[in-house]
Amino acid sequence: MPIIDLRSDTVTQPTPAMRRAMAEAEVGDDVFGEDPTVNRLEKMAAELLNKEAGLFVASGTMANIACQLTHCGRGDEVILGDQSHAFYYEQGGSAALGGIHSRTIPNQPDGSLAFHDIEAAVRTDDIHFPRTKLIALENTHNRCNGNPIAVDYMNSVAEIARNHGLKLHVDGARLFNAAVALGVNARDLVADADSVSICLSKGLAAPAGSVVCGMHEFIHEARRARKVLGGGMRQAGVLAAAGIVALSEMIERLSADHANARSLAEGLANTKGLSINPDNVKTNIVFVDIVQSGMPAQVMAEKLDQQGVRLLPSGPNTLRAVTNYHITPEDIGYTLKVFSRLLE
Ligand code: TLP
Repeated sequence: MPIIDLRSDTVTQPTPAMRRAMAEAEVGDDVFGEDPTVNRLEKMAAELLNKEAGLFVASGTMANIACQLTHCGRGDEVILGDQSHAFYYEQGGSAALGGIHSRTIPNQPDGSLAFHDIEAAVRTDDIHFPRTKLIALENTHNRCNGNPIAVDYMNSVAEIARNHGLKLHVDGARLFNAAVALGVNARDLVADADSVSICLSKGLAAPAGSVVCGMHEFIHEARRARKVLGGGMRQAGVLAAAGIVALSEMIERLSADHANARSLAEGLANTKGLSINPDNVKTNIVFVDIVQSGMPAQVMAEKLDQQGVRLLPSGPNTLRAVTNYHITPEDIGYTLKVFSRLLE
């Protein structure tokens, strides 16, 4: 039985080109700054995003925490969405490891933060208050249907940050999905961001790693944060080599993942017991409400799994599917068949 794994776009195997590049990678000790392949990847990512420098880190979580530790000191505050990965899924790491206070404001259904909510959350200089230092956005927004957020919006938040003397961080774990979906250059989405993290191991199919990009001075400090987090990885060029392939060969094909996600959403919308608006599916993430089926998400996920289709329960009545490099239009057809067999 074939396994169609839609739990995440992190479940992919490295491509043959990645495996070749990894086997042949020239390496050195990256803590000494001497791994030529890591250096090449960092430079390449920085150029793609039009930033001065890059820093290869182990994961998206490490990227977000290293950036927050670099922008904020103990007791400082970060304004971020209540559905953001950094707030929702990272163990409160910024508080646990950095004493950083999270000020959450509601994510709008499209993943954005309302301007008036951001403005209202910025602290005034008052002895009772923490000091606001940072605004963090996420693009695409994972928990908000993987929605891509437009250039104008990103620029407007950067302007709010600048007006208040704050920094802007963008969790761009799936920034290239956003760029491809919107038909814009990734660099234009983060033109005025002070730090950006991109993940090589989500839609781009590399086995591990993220890159943080920003100004030289910021990256110099973030490198210290990475070291204290245990992220000084020595001959990391074997991983960076796959990252270089990811950035050179795997971005344009994301449109195929988006088309597959859209056709999955359209099929699910026509399946009894399921509720989804396909128009909300603009990238590779599909959330489907299964409450009308009367089956708890965990149970439905197990039943699908028995037929070789894997989705992730993301709430008591919600399943998440994420299309990725291995998923074909035929897999989507089969997945929809399995759903209708189960529900009709
Ligand atoms: N997201 C994972 C899970 O943690 C939910 C997934 O399968 O979607 N930022 C964003 C927007 C993310 O979606 C993720 C991973 C991260 C950061 C963290 O990346 P890793 O897992 O590499 O630490």
